[in-house]
Amino acid sequence: MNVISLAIWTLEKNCFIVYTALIVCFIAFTLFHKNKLEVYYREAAKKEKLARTGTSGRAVRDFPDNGDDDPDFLISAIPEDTAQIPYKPQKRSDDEILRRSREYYELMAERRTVRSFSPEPIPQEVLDNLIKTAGTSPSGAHTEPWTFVVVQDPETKAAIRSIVEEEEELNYNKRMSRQWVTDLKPFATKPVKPYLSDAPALVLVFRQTHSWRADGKKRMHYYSEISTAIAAGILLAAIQYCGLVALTSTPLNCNARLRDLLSRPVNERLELLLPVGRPHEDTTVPDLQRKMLDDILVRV
Ligand code: IYR
Repeated sequence: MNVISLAIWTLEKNCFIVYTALIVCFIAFTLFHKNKLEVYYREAAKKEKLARTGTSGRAVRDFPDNGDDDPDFLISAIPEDTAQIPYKPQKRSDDEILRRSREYYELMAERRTVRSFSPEPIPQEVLDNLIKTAGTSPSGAHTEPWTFVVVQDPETKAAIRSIVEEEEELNYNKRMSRQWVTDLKPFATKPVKPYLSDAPALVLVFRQTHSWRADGKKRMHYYSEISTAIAAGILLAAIQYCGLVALTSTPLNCNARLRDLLSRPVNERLELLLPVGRPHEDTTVPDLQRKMLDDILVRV
């Protein structure tokens, strides 16, 4: 009797035990995999539901809710029942609007960035009015996400200059691309910045990324970048209107050091540093042309 015949003979002899064992194995195998399959399908369904609805059971948002908030008990940052009041600015005729648009264009077309300043001081009220004007800017959900630090103190100006010059030395030599440095050649910019001590006032424009409500809750600042940029634009227009000049500078890598120097909180980011004053009598500006209307305007 060979091995195969012996095996068949043994199986036949014990066929009841063998079939029972096979059936038990089959049932165990099916049950085990049924459980695993159920777990798999349950997880997949959970994942799909999460993707659709989020943890709170509400639709997932591009700007997610704060997980700590109860969505049914949210209180708006400014009172929800803020009254609507009549708004009746002075009515002007078409002629007057046309004249004013021309005059304002002429005025703004004269604006130039200057890099050398007369140290003549600016009356305090002028500076206050300039900042008040910048503060009229529109902002996302009226969050007013800006802080303007006006520095007139000579020692603080010197400290600012020292920080900016130190960083600019690195910027020009190590951080900025050589193409960037080359593109700046017509503007004769350099790491040394006498205007930071010469200009009678330095206006540092900080953007608040967020703030806090009276109840201690974090207040979201929507569109803080564009809101602060608009405020800066209005500030530059006001500087031009009152007959002063500014240098629109964006000191690279100076944010943390200047913020600390001026004791500003970490939710504020330095966006612009504007020396403001009267131009030095020997000031020159590059002879630049602005784009023509047809190059910047698309009429639809
Ligand atoms: N922040 C540097 C470099 C600089 C960059 C640009 I873009 C300018 O338009 C001008 C300067 C500086 O102030 O020298």
